[in-house]
Amino acid sequence: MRYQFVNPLVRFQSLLTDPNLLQPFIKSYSEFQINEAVTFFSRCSLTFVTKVKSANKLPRSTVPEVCFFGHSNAGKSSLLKALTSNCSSEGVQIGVSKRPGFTKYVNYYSVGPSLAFVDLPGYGQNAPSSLKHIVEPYLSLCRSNKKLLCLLVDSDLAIEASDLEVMKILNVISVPYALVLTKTDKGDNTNILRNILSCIGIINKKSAGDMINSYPFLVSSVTGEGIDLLKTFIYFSMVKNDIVIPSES
Ligand SMILES: Nc1nc2c(ncn2[C@@H]2O[C@H](COP(=O)(O)OP(=O)(O)OP(=O)(O)O)[C@@H](O)[C@H]2O)c(=O)[nH]1
Ligand SMILES: [Mg+2]
Repeated sequence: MRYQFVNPLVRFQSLLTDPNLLQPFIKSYSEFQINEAVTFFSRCSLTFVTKVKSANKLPRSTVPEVCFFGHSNAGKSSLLKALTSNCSSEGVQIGVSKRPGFTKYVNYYSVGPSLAFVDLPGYGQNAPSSLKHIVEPYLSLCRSNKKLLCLLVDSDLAIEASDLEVMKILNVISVPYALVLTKTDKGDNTNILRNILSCIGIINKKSAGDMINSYPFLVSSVTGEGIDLLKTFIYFSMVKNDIVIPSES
């Protein structure tokens, strides 16, 4: 199987005394399914729609929407950029910075005619003062379009109380979400493994509520690791509306 199709969890099996522990979570799609999703993205054009600074300006979108949330600096804007790197995107600039708190507004992008991506400001260090006033209304806005939130955690940093708090809120407001561990090219493998096991613990808990992935996604926006698997997940769950269960690989 090609490198970009392999579930990155495979790399962490050998670090465990019981390598079978991770086996049930090492799922992947078929090459055919991944190619279909990758082709979908390569045929889409990425367009910047709007940058919203206040809740009353939030657009009422009708297409399925994927938004990216997490701590400031977790890699949200970079992931949006990596997922759309094969789209045609003339002149579209996605702001990325090593300075935490760089994204200040809710940024809407259309990904072809049938999907939208939304880059949100992060919480924690240097979070914009408007965060509460803009992100909460955005998330709780009662809208008819389908929504998926990708909750990003830097794979090198422990899952924090603030991340757990956000998960609780998402459960209360019934926003479906997927856990994504970012920056797998840079993180210390022991830290990444600890976070993988925490995510699996959270996923296994009934209280995970609206979480919709059955295994944590591991991605690197620098090497592209895990990006095609996440694209495939997004494509089938949000665009095709097909429940495609990835199989153990
Ligand atoms: N090595 C590595 N660095 C990454 C990766 N993803 C993001 N970064 C770096 O992490 C920093 C923050 O990335 P952003 O994408 O701006 O993070 P963000 O979550 O949008 O941050 P805010 O907008 O400040 O909330 C930048 O210096 C990125 O280059 C990754 O996969 N690997
Ligand atoms: Mg950002």
